[in-house]
Amino acid sequence: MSTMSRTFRFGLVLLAFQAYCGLPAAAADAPNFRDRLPQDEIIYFVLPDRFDNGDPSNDRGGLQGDRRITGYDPTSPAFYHGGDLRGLRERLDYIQGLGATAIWITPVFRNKTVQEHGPYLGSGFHGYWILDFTTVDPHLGTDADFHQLVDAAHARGMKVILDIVINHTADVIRYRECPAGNCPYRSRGDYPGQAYTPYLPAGEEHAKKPEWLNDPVWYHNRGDSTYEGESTTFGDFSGLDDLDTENPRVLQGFIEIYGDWIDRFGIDGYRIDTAKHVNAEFWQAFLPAILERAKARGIPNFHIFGEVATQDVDPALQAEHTRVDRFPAVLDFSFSAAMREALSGGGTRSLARVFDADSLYEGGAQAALGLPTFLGNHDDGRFAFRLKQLHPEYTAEQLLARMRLANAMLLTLRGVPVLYYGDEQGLVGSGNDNASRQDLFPSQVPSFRTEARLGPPHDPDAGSLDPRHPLYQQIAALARIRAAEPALRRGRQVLRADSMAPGLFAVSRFDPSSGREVVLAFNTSEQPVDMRFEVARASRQFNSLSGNCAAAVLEPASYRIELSARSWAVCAARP
Ligand SMILES: [Ca+2]
Ligand SMILES: [Ca+2]
Ligand SMILES: [Ca+2]
Repeated sequence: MSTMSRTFRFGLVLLAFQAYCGLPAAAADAPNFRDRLPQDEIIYFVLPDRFDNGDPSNDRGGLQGDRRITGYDPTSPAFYHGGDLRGLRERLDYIQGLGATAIWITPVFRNKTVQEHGPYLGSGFHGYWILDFTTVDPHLGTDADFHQLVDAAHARGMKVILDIVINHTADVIRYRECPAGNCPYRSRGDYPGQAYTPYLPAGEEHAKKPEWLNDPVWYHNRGDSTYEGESTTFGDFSGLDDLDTENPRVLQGFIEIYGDWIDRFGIDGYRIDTAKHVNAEFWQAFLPAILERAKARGIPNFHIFGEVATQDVDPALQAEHTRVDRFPAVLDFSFSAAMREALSGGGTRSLARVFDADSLYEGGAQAALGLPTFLGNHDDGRFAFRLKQLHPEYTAEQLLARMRLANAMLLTLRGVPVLYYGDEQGLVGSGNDNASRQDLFPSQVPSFRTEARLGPPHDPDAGSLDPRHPLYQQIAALARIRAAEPALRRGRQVLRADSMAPGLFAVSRFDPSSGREVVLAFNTSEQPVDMRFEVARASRQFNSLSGNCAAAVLEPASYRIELSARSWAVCAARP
């Protein structure tokens, strides 16, 4: 089928669907969502198991027995809780109302239900232990449910970005030399040939799909990564079977697998897990093939962003993966690290350094506009938790004020804002990983029910999907400003003020078509600031889009800003 007839048929189906649902006129423009650039999006990042339960009949994934069989235990943070794709679809109003234009969903593929590694016992509720790359995990629903979710999102003009894994599969392969697991890494120097003797435990010989994935010959089989040196790409991630991504068979296999999801569902992008643990040559071939596949499916702006995880401000590391691997974008971990520093009593020099390094990315500062920025995530913990960890003495009110300031920065500074689900409900959490993956539906996990939150008192039996929450309202208001102002989505950014100590951080962004300036100013300190900084000579008068903006420059090219503690202003020059 030609691309054109495929797109045309898709359009007809969409129109019929809209007519059927009686959607408002605005939704009739929905096909335009394909034209939106990555930098126009606001992404809501969600684990479906923890969002809402739309179908209690699938909570155990069709399995029977205790949690070691079904993976279901809604009282434990490490097991399935019952949330699913239908729950997500039925709450698209909530997500769109927040201002999100795209949803990034943790891997939906069928996982190994329960896995053990050392003392850890848990389920694949997070989706990163894939056994069958061709179908939806029955705990989350069916392929039809995923179809319905994508179609419902598209009908609203929203995009769906799927989280995918290539570095490894679930942990099935064992080694004769250490059958219990926790096998130390065996280097290529010490073991130039076979490092370990791999085998498949009885009953798991055909556990993976497609079938070729069951042959240990397509894996590195060198034992656990130490996350240093060659083991970064050749080692098993805590026992997860590390694929031989240097092999052309593996490359072709994954182009087929992930090309097929684009063909079948017409999704809008991929977030690629553990990107730095796969060799560059793999990405150099895989990424263009996937973009080509998307283009052929009528998806010209398919978003791909890789996870190159770091806890430091290290933009050069991130940029390297756009230049060598050719990732169109990578998650901006440096932004996240610099924001933690800036909002926890450090200065804003690191944040300035992050943006100064934008020229290092392939495509330079223009490409950096497409980097997904975020505050916290499902691995490192929520932003509010990280601040609390650094400053246990912060009161709830102080944390809330900082969270609000951080949201204002996330939604206006350069990059594609990623909202970690639940931050809009004031969730803080008590740690990283599973402790940061709380339920938004009424939780049965004791700690999730009782842990401290930001905002008004919370009734654990009421769940956490309340659009009236002050943080939800704040994010929605900021998202409206961003959506209405091209300078905040597509505009180049120029630094105006930063400092080694808490204080004023200011930038200007410029509307790419009109050249109009929008000034962003943030006070990260506990004291008011009253400062002057440079603006464009043509910018004489300003309107406030948010916060306290002086109506005019003091003199040409000099603008004065007065901000109370932890407040911000977004000031647009009048045309
Ligand atoms: Ca369910
Ligand atoms: Ca293994
Ligand atoms: Ca690897």
